[in-house]
Amino acid sequence: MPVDLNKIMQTIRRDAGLAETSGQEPLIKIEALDLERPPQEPLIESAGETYGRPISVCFAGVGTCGVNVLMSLKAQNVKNELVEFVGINSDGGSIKELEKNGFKNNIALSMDSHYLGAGGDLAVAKEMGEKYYDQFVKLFRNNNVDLALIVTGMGGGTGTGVAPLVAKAAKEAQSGKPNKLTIGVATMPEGIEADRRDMAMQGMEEFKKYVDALIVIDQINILDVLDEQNASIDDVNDLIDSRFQIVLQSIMDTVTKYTKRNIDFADVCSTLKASGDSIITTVEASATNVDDIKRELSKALNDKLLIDHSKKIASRLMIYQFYEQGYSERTHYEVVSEIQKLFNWTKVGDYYRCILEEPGTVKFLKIGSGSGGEYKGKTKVIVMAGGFVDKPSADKPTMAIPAVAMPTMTMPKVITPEPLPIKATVATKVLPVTEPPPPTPPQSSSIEELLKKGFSL
Ligand SMILES: Nc1nc2c(ncn2[C@@H]2O[C@H](COP(=O)(O)OP(=O)(O)OP(=O)(O)O)[C@@H](O)[C@H]2O)c(=O)[nH]1
Ligand SMILES: [Mg+2]
Repeated sequence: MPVDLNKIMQTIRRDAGLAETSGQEPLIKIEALDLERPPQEPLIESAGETYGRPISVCFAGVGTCGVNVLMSLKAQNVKNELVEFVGINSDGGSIKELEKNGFKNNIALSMDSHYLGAGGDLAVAKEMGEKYYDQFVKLFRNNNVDLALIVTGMGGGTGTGVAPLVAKAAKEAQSGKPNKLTIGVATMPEGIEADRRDMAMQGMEEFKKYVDALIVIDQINILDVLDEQNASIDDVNDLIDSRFQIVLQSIMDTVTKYTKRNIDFADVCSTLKASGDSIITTVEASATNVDDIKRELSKALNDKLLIDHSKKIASRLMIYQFYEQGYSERTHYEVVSEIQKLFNWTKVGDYYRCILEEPGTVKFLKIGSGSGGEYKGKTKVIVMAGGFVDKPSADKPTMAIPAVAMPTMTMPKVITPEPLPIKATVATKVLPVTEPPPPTPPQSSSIEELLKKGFSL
């Protein structure tokens, strides 16, 4: 039965001795509520969506390098309807090129209505960035951007001077709202551009002030990573582009795939919020040879183009593993342990723990996993790490942490498929790793089987 709230208000007024308002407009206009209306469908949080709406991602390429990255992603057909690609540059030619390639939402920067670039002049670039600052804020605010990914090459004028201001604007638009993230991805110049590195470093420091997480791709080691004799300039460009692509793909795979042990955007925020220097990567390998998987993990996480974290502990870690049904729980255990070891966690009993010298650092660990037919015979591992802190010095005793022993369970043997050739997304030099004595996890069994038996990690 519908309820007329205006009638109720009149009754209240009359009973309270207030003047009759009959014939007048009611003081409060309230639409009659229909209490018999069936309850609305609840909003469901599903993969890639925030509550009731899709997640909004803005991938902003700043300066000529940033714009080139956008165009190369387009050429590789990297598209995702959740991602808005935006080019921001002072070089009118590159904006025209973007438009020709179907990028509609660009911001062309100019000091004096000539779109001729900043010519490597940091002061000019900063001035331009300030001039367009409000437009940057609008870009992120009007699109209610949840994840701002700002990519650039440090060392020139525009990227170095403007990218930090774009990041500042993204943070301003996101300020006070939960589950928002700004990630910066920036290259440092190659050795042959050594004279640009000081200015690039200045830009990087400024950029770091505003982004939650910063992924540095340092091109100084490019010749160590490539086949020095045979690599072409195109190979260099492709390699660096692939690094930008891995970051974007790793995040999008994490937030758009829904799995049983799901990892959502809030978990990505918990891993990367105010996390400083960070690593985001994906490794793919054969699912059956654990040593191959470990080798690929070591290559990817010790990638010479990324930050050197050999003397650092990652206090925030997110590991998301995808596999074919029947994947071994023992392999899962070994993969997670290997990653924790590579980020300098301490082995206590059978498991690795994040033990820090200074208390008070925010620690976070999220392990997710899910299966799918597309992972036949292989495993894919997405790793995000941040909040790096120095490893405790060897002479200081570490806190005593009670060891947790791995339960012993007898599980039926799982028949695993033949190994596939390894396909790693990242290939770099392998660093030597000191192995602790092997743990004694349960016999080979699948995650599904363990879950059925009520086992939880
Ligand atoms: N990998 C890669 N690096 C690039 C590319 N273009 C530029 N870079 C790197 O990015 C740095 C900055 O160069 P640009 O992006 O051309 O400079 P800009 O930000 O446009 O600055 P101005 O042209 O001075 O306004 C260079 O020193 C290179 O190290 C590219 O297409 N691929
Ligand atoms: Mg330029």
